[in-house]
Amino acid sequence: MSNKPVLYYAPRSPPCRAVMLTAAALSVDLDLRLVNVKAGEHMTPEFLKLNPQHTIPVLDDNGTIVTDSHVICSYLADKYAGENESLYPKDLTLRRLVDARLFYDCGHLFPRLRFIVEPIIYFGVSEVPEDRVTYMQKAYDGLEHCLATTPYLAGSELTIGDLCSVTTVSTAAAFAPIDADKYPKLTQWLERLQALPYYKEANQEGLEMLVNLVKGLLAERQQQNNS
Ligand SMILES: N[C@@H](CCC(=O)N[C@@H](CS)C(=O)NCC(=O)O)C(=O)O
Repeated sequence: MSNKPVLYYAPRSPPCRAVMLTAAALSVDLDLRLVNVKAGEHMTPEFLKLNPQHTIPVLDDNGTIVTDSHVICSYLADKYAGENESLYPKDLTLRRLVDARLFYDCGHLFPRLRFIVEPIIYFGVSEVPEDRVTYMQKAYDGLEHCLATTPYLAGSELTIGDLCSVTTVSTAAAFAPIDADKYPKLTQWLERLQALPYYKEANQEGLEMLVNLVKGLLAERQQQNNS
């Protein structure tokens, strides 16, 4: 008997939320297991056996262990999309564009966001340096160009490239605002993604948890510094 795929995750984490969006888009039911990174649960010997790189999310699909959100999303789409392959097209000409969007999130968008929020959560930092905000905003430019002639990042259809990027961008926007005059296409794209029926549960709720945590810590520390 096959069980639901298990997802080791935390709702605050943008990469985990990307997997939750993808699973919702595919109507795949996940068995969600919380991992508390702040408490070091990702460094236990059991977890390191699952993912020696000690990151969440990790998927255990009946013994097939998949790590990295982008790989998990492509795995889920390949395995569970059935006839509807638009989320991660099998056609190589279409797929290479989706892969480029996934790598842009992995290599550019998410690292810039983590350099904003992680020093505050884990290292007691009390401000977001202006250059990190500017650096994040510079990465919006690449997305604006991707959206020049199409509603989604890899063309006319929603793909996992959008779902992985939106969790990062929607979170980053709370710290590095998106100027709608400068990035009109990106602004419309974000609204388009926010209208997905599963967006609120799979992304918005965890996003608010992360933003409230970081803003709360910033306010607390700034108050301490002023007293
Ligand atoms: N490229 C990875 C990044 C995952 C990642 O860095 N997750 C963070 C939580 S948001 C984490 O597990 N951090 C703990 C660590 O790096 O040790 C992915 O997309 O899954």
